[in-house]
Amino acid sequence: MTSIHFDILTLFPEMFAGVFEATIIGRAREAGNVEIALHNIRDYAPGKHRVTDDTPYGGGGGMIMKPEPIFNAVEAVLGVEIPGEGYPSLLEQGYPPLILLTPQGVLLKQAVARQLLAHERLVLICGRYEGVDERIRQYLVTHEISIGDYVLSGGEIAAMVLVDVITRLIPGVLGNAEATHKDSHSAGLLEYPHYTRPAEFRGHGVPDILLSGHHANVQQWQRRQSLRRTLARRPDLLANAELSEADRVYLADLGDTPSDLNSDLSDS
Ligand code: 6GU
Repeated sequence: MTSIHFDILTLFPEMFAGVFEATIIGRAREAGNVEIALHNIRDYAPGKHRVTDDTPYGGGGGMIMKPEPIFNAVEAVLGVEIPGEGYPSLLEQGYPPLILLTPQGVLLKQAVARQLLAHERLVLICGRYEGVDERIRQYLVTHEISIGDYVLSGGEIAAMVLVDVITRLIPGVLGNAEATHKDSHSAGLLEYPHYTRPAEFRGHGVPDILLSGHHANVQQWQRRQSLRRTLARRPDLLANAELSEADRVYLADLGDTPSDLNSDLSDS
């Protein structure tokens, strides 16, 4: 059985409880497909006051996370001494990746998550927005990941996103129905529209073809809806999507489809 162990270093371990107990992640933990250990960085800060941040050299305001508590926490959690040249060299010796969650990192995409799935252990370090001492980047972390082009107050929510995305990829975590659904639609296209009962709701119906019981026609309709939606909303995805010759012909016939989303949001 494939399983991944996550160590999460954070100043706010209490933020994770609900997310990691519920639904797919909770189930995956119970089944032993994932282990998640939360570590409070403050526990590794020296001194009576356990100070974890300080003002920046050179001024400029905001508080910066100090290097010592984070280096100490990694050493304790992994049971390793970080050599003079820094941790990154230990990656080649089989030590787990140390991933800093930061808006300066590589954008998280499905392909990034698939690559990380190759490791049986991952250490996630949650930065606070104002930043971490640069020596953490230079001599400790091996990867930096961002979850999108917007500003979060800290890396915690991003770490939850990363754990969720990776956990869903572990073989056996998703049930059969969920996995089949994923296979047929994660080929780089947006989802087609979904409907469930009732067949008429407040006067609004469901496309006739979905009620026809004609499986091949339904599949063709769904595929075409996915293509249409992707072209309208996320044409950038089509460059990397797995497309058949029939798909390409259909897309070419559609021509330029304007976005069907509220333009005041989608233009920004
Ligand atoms: Cl990983 N951290 C913070 N603070 N903000 C972000 C982010 C991470 N990804 C996008 N915005």
